[in-house]
Amino acid sequence: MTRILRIAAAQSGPVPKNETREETLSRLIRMLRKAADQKAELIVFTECALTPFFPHWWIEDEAELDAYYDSVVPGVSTQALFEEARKLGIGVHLGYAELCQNTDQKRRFNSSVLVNQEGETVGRFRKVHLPGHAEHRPDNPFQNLEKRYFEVGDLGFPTWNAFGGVVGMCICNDRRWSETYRVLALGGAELILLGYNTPDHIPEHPELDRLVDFQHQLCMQAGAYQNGCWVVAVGKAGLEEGVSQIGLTSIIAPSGEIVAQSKTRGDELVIHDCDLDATTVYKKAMFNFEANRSPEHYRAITEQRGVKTPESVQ
Ligand code: CDV
Repeated sequence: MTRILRIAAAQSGPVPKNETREETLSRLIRMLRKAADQKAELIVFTECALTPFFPHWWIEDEAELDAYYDSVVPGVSTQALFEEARKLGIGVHLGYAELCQNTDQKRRFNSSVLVNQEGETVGRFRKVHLPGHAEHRPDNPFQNLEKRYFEVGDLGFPTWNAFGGVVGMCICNDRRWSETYRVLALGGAELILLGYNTPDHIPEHPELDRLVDFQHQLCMQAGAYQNGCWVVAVGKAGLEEGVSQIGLTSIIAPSGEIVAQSKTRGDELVIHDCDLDATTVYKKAMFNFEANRSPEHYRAITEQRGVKTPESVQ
């Protein structure tokens, strides 16, 4: 029996500040229905899919900031989406800004949730690698305030048995770190889902502008190949409140090849039949962890670590 999973990567175009929550949710539901029409079994939405990417702005008013967060997902604010998905029998990955509120404490995370085709929550993830800065940089054309608006995720990189395979999640900047993929793959991940908001310009490093698209793909293609995983990466694209974000929503095979990619910078579905058994040749042969990650291998690596002086070279 083959394990083919039809996945719809649902890229979001820009979400303007004055778009209501209902309007944004309707856009997601429109893509959900199209994905179901095309017999997708899982739809993957982006990072903070319910709102504009507010870390691009300096916000001092706490009530204004809180309005960008959700406490319970699936919950009242997203009920229409998850209800429709359950009726259509399609699983959902959704990124959102999470507010955990106790009586005396607020905690904020950049989170994602995975819900199965029966409408049950499979698992949650909180972003670990938060880019940017915590202080206001008024001279920049836009801010990158994830270090101010979110805490480092405290759930690790778990994996779950779901959709006929082993699934893990990460969020945006996590995709640039090799340990993200390796820890997920050590947990058995065959499919890694992620959303991103990636500007095509980092104010502090204009010299990297020409490499933004290339490096976006490079890290995920390497991560997929070196860990024998499918990677489904879904962007928020286009010009959002003056910030231009890349598209390039991508489905990447365990071979490291990009097998499907968005062509626009608006709302767009990218659909592919992902064969979860295509992971086997990589996990069992080239990247067989058991055969190549023994204590002996790691002794050989760690004992020889460090910068050598000329005398120490034999
Ligand atoms: N949302 C992100 O994590 N964005 C970063 C940008 C700021 C570099 C990214 O890694 O794409």
